[in-house]
Amino acid sequence: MKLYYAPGACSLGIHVILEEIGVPHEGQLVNLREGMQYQPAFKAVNPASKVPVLELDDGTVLTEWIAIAGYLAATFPAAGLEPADRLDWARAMGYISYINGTMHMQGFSRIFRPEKFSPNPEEKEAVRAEGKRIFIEGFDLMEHALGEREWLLGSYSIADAALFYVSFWAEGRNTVPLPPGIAAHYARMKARPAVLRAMTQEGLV
Ligand SMILES: N[C@@H](CCC(=O)N[C@@H](CS)C(=O)NCC(=O)O)C(=O)O
Repeated sequence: MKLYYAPGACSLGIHVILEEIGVPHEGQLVNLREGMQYQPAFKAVNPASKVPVLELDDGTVLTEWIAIAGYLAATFPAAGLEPADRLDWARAMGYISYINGTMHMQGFSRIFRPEKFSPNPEEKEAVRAEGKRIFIEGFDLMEHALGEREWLLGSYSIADAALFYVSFWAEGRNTVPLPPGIAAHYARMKARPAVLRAMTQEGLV
């Protein structure tokens, strides 16, 4: 398999999942700062100009975080990364959808790329502030969802990999403070050998 990624981008969560599963994979760096995602070579792979992209060994291309994570968890059940119980599975999908669709796309994207939400430079700080509000609210909701558990669903799953990448953006990118339960979750994640491998391979530690 080949993972198209950018160091520390949301593709980091998929990288973690690949390392947890232990399936052979190679990384294909997409330099977002240099705009490689808009070059014809990458647009031929993902016309949406986004990472992560997972290319399977037969050339099949998968896009979108939630789809890729769901595919990997279902294809490699021995790794135990998706809840066996249907209701827990639906809860996992709910958390992942919220993390990806709201915290990432509505919150962090406003902080990091305010110009995508308003072309008016005078509104830049207001857009960033709204992004921070959404991002912080998301962590508060996740703190409540986690409760006293170690992992979001009780046992480790792809939902924890999703929470990890936004936690990395909060702490590693110094954007918002993590509530105590999420900070402890982030520390538990970083202590996992698979997470350390993914971070090391991306030059983040
Ligand atoms: N909905 C997509 C969003 C992916 C996404 O926003 N990726 C970012 C990196 S975290 C990206 O590739 N951005 C490049 C750009 O927008 O120019 C997914 O879940 O896979």
